[in-house]
Amino acid sequence: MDQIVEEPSAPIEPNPDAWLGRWAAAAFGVFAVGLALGVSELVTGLAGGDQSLIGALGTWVIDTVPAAVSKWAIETFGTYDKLVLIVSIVGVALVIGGLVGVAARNRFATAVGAFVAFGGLAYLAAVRDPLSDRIAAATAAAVVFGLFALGYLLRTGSGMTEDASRRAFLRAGGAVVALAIASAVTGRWVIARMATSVRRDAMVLPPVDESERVEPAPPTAQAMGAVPVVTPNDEFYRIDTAVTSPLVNPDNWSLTISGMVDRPFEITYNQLLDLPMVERYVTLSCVSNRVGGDLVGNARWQGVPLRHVLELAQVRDGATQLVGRSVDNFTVGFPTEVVFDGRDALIAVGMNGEPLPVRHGYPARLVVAGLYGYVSATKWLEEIHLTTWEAFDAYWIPRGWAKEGPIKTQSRIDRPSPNATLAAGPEVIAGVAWAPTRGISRVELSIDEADWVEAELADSLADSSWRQWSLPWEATPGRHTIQVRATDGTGETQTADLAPPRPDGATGHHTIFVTVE
Ligand SMILES: Nc1nc2c(c(=O)[nH]1)N[C@H]1C(S)=C(S)[C@@H](COP(=O)(O)O)O[C@H]1N2
Ligand SMILES: [Mo]
Repeated sequence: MDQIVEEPSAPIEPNPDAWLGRWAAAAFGVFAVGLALGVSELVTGLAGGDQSLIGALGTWVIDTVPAAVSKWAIETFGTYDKLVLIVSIVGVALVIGGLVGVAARNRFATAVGAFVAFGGLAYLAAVRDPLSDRIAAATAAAVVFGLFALGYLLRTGSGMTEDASRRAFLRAGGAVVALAIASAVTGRWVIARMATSVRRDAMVLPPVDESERVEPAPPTAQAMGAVPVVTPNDEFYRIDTAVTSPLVNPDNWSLTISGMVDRPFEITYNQLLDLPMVERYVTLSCVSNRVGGDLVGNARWQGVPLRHVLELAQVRDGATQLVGRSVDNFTVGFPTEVVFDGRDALIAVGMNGEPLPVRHGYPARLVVAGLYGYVSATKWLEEIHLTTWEAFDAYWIPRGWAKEGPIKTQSRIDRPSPNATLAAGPEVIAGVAWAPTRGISRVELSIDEADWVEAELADSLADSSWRQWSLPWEATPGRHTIQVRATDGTGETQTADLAPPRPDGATGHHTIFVTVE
């Protein structure tokens, strides 16, 4: 059997009377067309195309069918109309593949003619789609790979006993089906990635009103040795449950405001961009950040105040929880009242002057000053749902994290780095401290357990932004312990009590050890 499978030059000698032979050939034709379609997706993606052969055929069908038919389809299938269309196109192609498979048993030239003819027709229909700039390559690849697969399968399956051909059928057919699925899935992913990045790269953020703009971080705020006061986008920590970041095409995206509101509504990306925008520095922290950890960052966010959107929707009395849901169904939930208590709470579209990076929630996310990300900062936002505090627990709550997640006052030593070995002499100790929305009023250091000494604070960008601090230090030979603590804008000093991140955020003083030689 193995010899037969691997024999490349076995002639196609089908037995026209064999029942299995005919059905197997039909299946081979289906598999081959499946591979052809998968390859067309993959080639479109790899060639940087936006619209695949199947998608462009869909456009053609929509443009071609009588208006009454498309009206009927929309009424019947609702939001599934596009899916039904795509499934139908693929279905028709696979059926044609089955017929071609049967016909090709006797003369392979039939298959060549059919693939070229159908490929040509598909090309002519699809090329009218303005997005289909890579259709020629995709169609050619589809025809070539489809024919190769069909030839291979027919050769493998022909001239065998029924038993042998069934095994060959399973093995070779399975391989082609696996390839078809793999290329289609990879292709879809590459195309979506391109669609997202092409639009993101081309986009220009709408200007922010003069009065709502923030100053660029002044150089005086760069305390020596602390991390940059504004975290560059590609250095900003990333935490989410997504295996790969959802790729959202803003042309197909909308934001829904639903639940306990008098005027629920849905807006497109462009409509969101037309709403009044503000710019704010807000420090974001993950509840999982351990003392001294780096799951915290500061950015200049541009977005629409949540308050404005909630006023448009007219939140009902008793809507005590705001739930933010993402396109991949991650949820956060926080008290509705924080939107109205004067803090910065945004539907953000920009991060440090750029459209949101894909990994940080493009095209839109929530940013709420003073709340850990797991209760507030929905990336790839799709729905804002108003409900009661009791009615819903967001993603991390049943997984053992606190329902309320205010950010705790924290401070971190960035320089020297923990366990560093330093030369004796003048040194600078520097870092950041944060207590959004309360601000930082004092940072103190204790070296080798001595009395607390006040560090110098850099300018404050905002009460919701972290603040850099520094302290000159004469480093003497030996081992040293350096400990930091911050006091927030209300005068409250962070606790020394050690607590782990779970359930509601770590506490304790960041303490480092250094050796001076
Ligand atoms: N869609 C989605 N949004 C999300 C999350 C997620 O898993 N999925 N994680 C949250 C958590 S736990 C944090 S700390 C912040 C992190 O935001 P960043 O990755 O932009 O730093 O995103 C929040 N938003
Ligand atoms: Mo988080």
